[in-house]
Amino acid sequence: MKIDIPQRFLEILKNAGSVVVSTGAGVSAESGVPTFRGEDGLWKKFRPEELATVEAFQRNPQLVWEWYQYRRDIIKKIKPNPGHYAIADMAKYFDKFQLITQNVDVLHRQAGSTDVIELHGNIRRNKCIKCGKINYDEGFAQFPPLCGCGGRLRPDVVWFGEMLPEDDLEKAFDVSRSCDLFFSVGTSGIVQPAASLPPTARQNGAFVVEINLEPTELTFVTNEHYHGKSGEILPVIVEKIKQLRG
Ligand code: BJW
Repeated sequence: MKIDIPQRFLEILKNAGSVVVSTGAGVSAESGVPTFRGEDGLWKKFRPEELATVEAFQRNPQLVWEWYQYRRDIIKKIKPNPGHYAIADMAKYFDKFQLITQNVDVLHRQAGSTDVIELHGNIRRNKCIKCGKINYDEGFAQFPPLCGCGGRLRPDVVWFGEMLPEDDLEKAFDVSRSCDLFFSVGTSGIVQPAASLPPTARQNGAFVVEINLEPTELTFVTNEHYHGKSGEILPVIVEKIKQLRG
């Protein structure tokens, strides 16, 4: 695949000291993970208020757990795609590099990314709503599952109306404020506070690049946007980085 990389972007790729990549569901779409919005998105078939809020879990933990078990089963069978591998590779070429993801699917780690801020949690993790203990159990003795302390276990993800992990969120904003180059990849840019990271980077002087199938809420804050599949565009950009900095 060929993409046009204008002179200004080439200079930034060559000279940037600090880079942030922020990803959403689109980066995993080519691996077979459904996105949330759009024609084939999860929210077309399922109602977020019945599945992705604390109130929904309190009302019907069985239903919420069934939905997460269904998605865990999908995620267990799939593999990272060239977009995930390109991001893991990109990290090697910059003094400072931070990957931030809204995805809960752990595909970035599977692709070799080591320092990943998971803003919306991790679908493989369970958290007790009573004692807060974390575990990675899969085969539960009872369903919906309980912790050893008797409290209910829940998937350790961030639902609507919940706060994001405080330290991770603070770090995400810090690195976005101080980076030279910021990539926003495969996110509709609708969900806050993650959607505020690209404008924060731009306001603080970073060169902001969007990679998405289509224009988004964030396109207007970008310096450069590429409309296409992240699994095709990211490897081309990383190849260019290798030529310039390798
Ligand atoms: C490709 C591609 C390919 C496809 N290549 N691209 C300010 C104003 C209004 C509301 C709020 C606000 N601040 C907070 C809120 C409330 C709320 C919110 O933002 N609501 C909006 C919907 C309006 N936010 C919250 O509640 C957050 N908490 C919070 O802010 O606490 C404080 C607070 C609370 C209440 C009020 C005020 C303050 C928590 C948000 C938690 C989000 N949780 C979910 C579920 C996680 C668990 C799970 O997985 O089950 O997170 S919802 C869902 O959306 C998931 C995602 O991480 C998140 C973002 O979606 P993403 O990644 O952008 O996916 P899509 O599907 O939207 O887009 C995919 C994109 O990929 C598309 O653009 C495609 O084109 C593209 N694509 N294939 C490249 N191959």
